[in-house]
Amino acid sequence: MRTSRSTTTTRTFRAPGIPLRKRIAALLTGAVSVAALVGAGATTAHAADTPLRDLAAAQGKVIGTAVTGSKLTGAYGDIAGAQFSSLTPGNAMKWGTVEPTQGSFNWSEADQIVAFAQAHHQQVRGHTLVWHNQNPNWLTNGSWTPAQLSSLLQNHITTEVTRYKGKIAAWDVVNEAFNEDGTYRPTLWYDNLGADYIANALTWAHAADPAAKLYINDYNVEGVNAKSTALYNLVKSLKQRGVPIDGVGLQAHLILGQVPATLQQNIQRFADLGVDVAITELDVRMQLPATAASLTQQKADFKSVVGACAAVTRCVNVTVWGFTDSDSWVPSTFPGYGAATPYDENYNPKPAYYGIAEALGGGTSTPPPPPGGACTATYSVSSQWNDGFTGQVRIACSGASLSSWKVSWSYGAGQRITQAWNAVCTQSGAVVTCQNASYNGTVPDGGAVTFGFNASWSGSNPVPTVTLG
Ligand code: 9MR
Repeated sequence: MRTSRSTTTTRTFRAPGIPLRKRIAALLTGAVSVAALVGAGATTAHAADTPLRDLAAAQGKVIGTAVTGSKLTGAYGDIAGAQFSSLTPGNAMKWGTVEPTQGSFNWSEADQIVAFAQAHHQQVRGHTLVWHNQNPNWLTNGSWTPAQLSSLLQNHITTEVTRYKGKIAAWDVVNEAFNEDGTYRPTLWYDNLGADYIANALTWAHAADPAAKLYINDYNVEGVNAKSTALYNLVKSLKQRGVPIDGVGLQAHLILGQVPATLQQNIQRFADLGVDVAITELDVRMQLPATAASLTQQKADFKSVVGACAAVTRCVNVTVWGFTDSDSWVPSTFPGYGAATPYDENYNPKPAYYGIAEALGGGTSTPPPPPGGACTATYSVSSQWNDGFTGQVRIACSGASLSSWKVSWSYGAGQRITQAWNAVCTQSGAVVTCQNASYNGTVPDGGAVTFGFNASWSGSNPVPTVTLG
């Protein structure tokens, strides 16, 4: 039962995602969720409604996200297009994806992402040409002489960079070349070709697209440390040798509360070498479940990373590695950790979103808690097709908490629930009642629980008023 006060208020959700004018236009063409429009119409405009890409542009910066091509429709596509001015294919341009069998290419996801970016006036960061991971088996299992390997690498770089010539703002040419102690990582490339595989890769990429900015990218190089100093020394020597190197990518896969204190200083020292800097893969992972305190800390972490970039003229781009928790590499790689991105898995902006916005000069607009504290239920439609739709209800508490919950609503136009998840739902006539599943009855102060459902509709699909309690 309830452990403290709750209200039966229905609150439409605030979804910085799609500017209102675009939401209305998209709704007229049936391309956006009803809930997004209702949310926009029901809340007053506030500063965070300015998309991140506009805030970034006003600072002379680019804000990006890694994306998965197959997801670029519906709410995911709407937010990716509206909020970000740069896209990085999360996996689509890696060698293992584009040439799974030697000589047989699959560019479909990469092409799709580039086309989406062009349609949305976005840059593309190409990722990545030379790496020790996600290479095709034919390459890693083959037995090659150094000369053969060098020629395979040159062909790969030339083929891929040429294909997207003029369409890629920046390439992560070489990825993760160093060990933590600053020595070179032993890889297929280093072991067989020596350290000059890096200079050669940059030279070949430059020959294929002289206009693209060429980066070296790595993780755990955000602060001043042995690894970032090795990278610094490499970039310095490449510059001295006249090798085409334009930028350094600091991935920034961070742990909650652990933004390096020397981040800005480190960005500045690279900039002082005469190269650009980008934060290329920002995320901040935390132990699950997220709490109000951890989400607040995460906001501060995002804000300080974006703020460090904003403070250095040559820091040109901050890219998050997935903008929604539903599209993040973290939970599968670090069991028990997640919630690493600025939007939750239902595309609601988290405090981290507002941390980014604030660092880019946007106002603080985290929705204020209701006076006295309350739990509220918010109904939204995330996608709709000719006779069905997917919806969700989010139960959020602020200044209150729940140990079990039940929500109900009455459908006004004959809609019928066909399936529900993360809740037990029944429908009797028009009235739908949903209560928590065995595992998600607890809604802590500052936390939220969301459940989803599919339903049928015909004629119209008005949003019902939801009662909590
Ligand atoms: O996000 C990528 C994930 O989907 C892949 O499974 C993973 C495989 O290694 O690579 C992830 O992206 C990585 C990026 O390409 C390079 N830096 C580390 C990223 C997270 O692993």
